[in-house]
Amino acid sequence: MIKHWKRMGIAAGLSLSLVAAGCGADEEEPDTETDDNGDTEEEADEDAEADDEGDGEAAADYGEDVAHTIVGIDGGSGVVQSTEQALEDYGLDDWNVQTSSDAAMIQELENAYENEDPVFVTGWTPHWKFQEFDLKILDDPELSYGEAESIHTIARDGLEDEQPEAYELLDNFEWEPEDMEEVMLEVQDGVDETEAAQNWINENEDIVSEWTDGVDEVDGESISLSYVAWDTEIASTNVVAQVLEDLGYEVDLNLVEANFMFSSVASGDADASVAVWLPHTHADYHEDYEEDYEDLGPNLDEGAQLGLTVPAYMDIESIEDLQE
Ligand code: PBE
Repeated sequence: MIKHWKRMGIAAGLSLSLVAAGCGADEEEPDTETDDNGDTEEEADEDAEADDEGDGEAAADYGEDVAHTIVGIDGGSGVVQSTEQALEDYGLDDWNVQTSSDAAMIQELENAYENEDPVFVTGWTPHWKFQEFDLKILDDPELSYGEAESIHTIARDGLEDEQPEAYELLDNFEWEPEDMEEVMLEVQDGVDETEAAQNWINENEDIVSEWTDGVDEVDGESISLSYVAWDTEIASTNVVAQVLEDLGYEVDLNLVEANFMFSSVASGDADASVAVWLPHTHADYHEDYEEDYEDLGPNLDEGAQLGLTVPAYMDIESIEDLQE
């Protein structure tokens, strides 16, 4: 049985109960009909918007509409730190980032989305929100959010010698953004995290057998994985936990705040984490602790990205547009 312990902060399952707005990206249909001016419908919409607001005014209006507030997640997350950096880099002095949690941020996004209200959130991919909502990541010419990210696995010093089977499995664990999204979407649809992980494993035996190839089974040894209640990491951590269970481990899932994810593996209180985003997102934490744990390299290679995220119906393309 997977044990959950040290539940710090918000409940991981909170986002499960959310019902996604029924107007996802896949419902958008290409418009090819033209109106009296010979514009396509889309161009006509743009004309109408330009008439309403005048060029360049929309972004400034959005600032007032949202009280110059970006809806963030936990303050320890890299994406909130990057957003604070963006406010500095783009000189957006009157803006601020409101911290909450992944689940609470999604709720605010959903509320705004239902009414087609403007909203700014701290986004990242892979994430099911891009499948459920039609969203865009704003251009970031200053690279406040970094470029393509990879997600790494870290292990405590000594794991390789003391628990070589688990170490090997962790070292072999590697998948694609689409895999992670599959698990995330199922969890979002209300399937229990453990079950969603097991479903993915059942459907991807070929991938899993590459991870477990040559790894011996054990008899009830304990192993603990640290993670944060971000939807991405709930997905990956549960999948790895299930595979370890199938190898005979008793897995403790150690749900913590961001800094403890690093310090617990560095101190040896936890055995590993599969949730380290590099080179940008967790650069500071990694720099502080990397001497005291082992970086096993990417488990998701370059398929990840952070960014200031808005619904596609908003008339804004770049963070620069927020400069008044
Ligand atoms: N995230 C998900 C994390 C890393 C994984 C993007 C929210 C963060 O910003 O720290």
